[in-house]
Amino acid sequence: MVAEYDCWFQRRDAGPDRVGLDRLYRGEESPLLDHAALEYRRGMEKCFGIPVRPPALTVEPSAAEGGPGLRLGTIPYLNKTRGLALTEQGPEGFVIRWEPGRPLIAGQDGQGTLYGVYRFLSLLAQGKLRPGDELAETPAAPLRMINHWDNMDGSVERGYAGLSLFFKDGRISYDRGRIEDYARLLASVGINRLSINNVNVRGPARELITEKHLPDVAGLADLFRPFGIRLLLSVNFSSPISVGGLGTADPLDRTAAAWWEKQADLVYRCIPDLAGFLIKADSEGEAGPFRYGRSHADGANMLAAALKPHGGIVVWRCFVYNSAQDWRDQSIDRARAAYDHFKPLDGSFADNVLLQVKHGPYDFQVREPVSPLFGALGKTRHLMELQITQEYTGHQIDLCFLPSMWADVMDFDTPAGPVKKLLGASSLEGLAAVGNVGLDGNWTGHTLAQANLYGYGRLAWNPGLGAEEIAGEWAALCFGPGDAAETVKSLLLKSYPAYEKYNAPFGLCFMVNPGIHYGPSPEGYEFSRWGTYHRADREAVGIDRTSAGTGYTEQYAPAKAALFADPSTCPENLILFFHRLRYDYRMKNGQTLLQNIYDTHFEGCDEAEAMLTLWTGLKGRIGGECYDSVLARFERQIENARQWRDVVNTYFWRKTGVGDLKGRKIYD
Ligand code: GCW
Repeated sequence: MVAEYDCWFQRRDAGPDRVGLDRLYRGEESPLLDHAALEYRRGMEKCFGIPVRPPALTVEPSAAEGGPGLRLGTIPYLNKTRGLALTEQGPEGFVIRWEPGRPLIAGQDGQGTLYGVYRFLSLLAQGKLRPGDELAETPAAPLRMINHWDNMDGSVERGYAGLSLFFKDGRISYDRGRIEDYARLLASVGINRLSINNVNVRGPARELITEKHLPDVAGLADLFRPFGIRLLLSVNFSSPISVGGLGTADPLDRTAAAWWEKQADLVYRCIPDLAGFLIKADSEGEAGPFRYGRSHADGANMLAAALKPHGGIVVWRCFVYNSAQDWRDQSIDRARAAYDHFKPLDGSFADNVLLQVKHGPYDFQVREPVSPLFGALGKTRHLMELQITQEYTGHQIDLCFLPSMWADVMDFDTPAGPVKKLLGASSLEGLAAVGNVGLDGNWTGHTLAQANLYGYGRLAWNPGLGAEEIAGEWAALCFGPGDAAETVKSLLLKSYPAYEKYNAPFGLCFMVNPGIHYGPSPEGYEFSRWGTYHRADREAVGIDRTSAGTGYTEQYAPAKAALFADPSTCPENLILFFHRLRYDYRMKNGQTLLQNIYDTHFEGCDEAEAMLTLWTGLKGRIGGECYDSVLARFERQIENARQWRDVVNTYFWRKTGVGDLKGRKIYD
């Protein structure tokens, strides 16, 4: 019986043999170790019904303490005091060694010990850990962040799971227990940074860095700290004017810089371990250095100077493009924007600035190429931004398991190697992702969308994990043991391909309803200012982004540029992102482009219907609450999939006057 609120900490009917697990010995005293011990005890009781006796404050052997029990401590401490010769790990890493009756969880540091505890519990719950086992892990990259787009009125921009966990009526307001449960979910998959407010910093949110709200932010930081999670605040570039009452926010103006310094001093007096500021500047109407004729390096470095004495970082987003474009003007290509703006600045940012680059050149579409900035920012610390909240991928109404998409991103080859190898081993220092939770009882609206939060954390920890592995873990934790978990795993794995098929075809993007971004509207963005056009006419569709067109392909290293520039080598799932093709263009399967568009839309919809059938097979086996809530989502998904299928197919039928070879119903 699945308890939706508990996510991947479900109560199991049968637990492990409790010998060695129900008694805890621990090493040195530190807040994180205290917490690791607490989390171990809580997890054993909650998931396996095994009460654990409070820890003895030592792991030194003695007559009383030499018996069965789990040892918890840091590697350096245990090696020194017990001569254990445990292999040192990287920061936040851990070793698990299970000598029968005497399991050991040893972190490289306190945080690593906490992560080791969660991993121990998770593996135990999946039935993957037994006496005799030994393993060691270190996270690939140091920064593993979630960005909330929460507003202070309690709404969540692009949120599909209820109101904000943090804000209400213009102030910080939360349920303590809920925050602790959220912190546990995040820490258990390795998340260590959290920005709490929307990058569009409007109204009262600008005052989060003032006396008015800082004590409340500090209270929230106190709740996340034991879980090893440090907060960031999103700030607005023009705050020196709107909050400080100055006449300018020019980054090269001393009064503006001094205002930020004063504000940073204040912020760090209240929250000494705040991780830093996150900022969206010169983007979609937000102010930025361009307003003063300055560069993004000028802007970021000014903030960086203010945070530097406090050890804080500036996370500076690269989502900078012309959002007031004239659709008539074919000389601008939004896809080029991030690279055009930021590549020339590589090497000119302060050492506590990290650029945050969206994974694709557009905006979290169901299929985009990986941004050419990855592998090209050799001299600038940076992060890759993903989106867990399903803005363009079905609003947590449609099932869409995003690790399938992200695994493709991780495998993408940059000139410096695949993204997954760059993470943590280059100036790409981690991942950030827009969160997908809210106050809904099941956290994510669609219960199965919890898998996206889980999967993001796992991937940020180990970018080499495949979608299948992640889906299997999550399904086992939430629906296992037994074959219900297998069904859920297969549903997750079917979901992204199905969604992609009934959405915009072959990398075309933005056929979505404007504003809301759910449901089809093939020309919704065609004549707007947002720069996302496909320019379909009666003969062809797509944008030529080769050197003969907008030149976007040239932003990639030569081999990749050549691959994308030639329709015969360009991956077909992106072919309309890079090329303008006639509808009678022959795809690799020998059929025309148009026929492929029809086929994928019929197939995607059929696959969505098949997912519902699979789900109904679980009736009576997983608990009514979860069954019903997910069933209701699948029913809505099918409506959406049908709408996508019919609108997109009719759109192209009307453009071309060429019907479906297989004679299926396409509406006039
Ligand atoms: O995709 C767009 C979203 C906006 C968002 C923006 C961004 C926070 O539609 O809602 O604003 O991206 O990433 O800044």
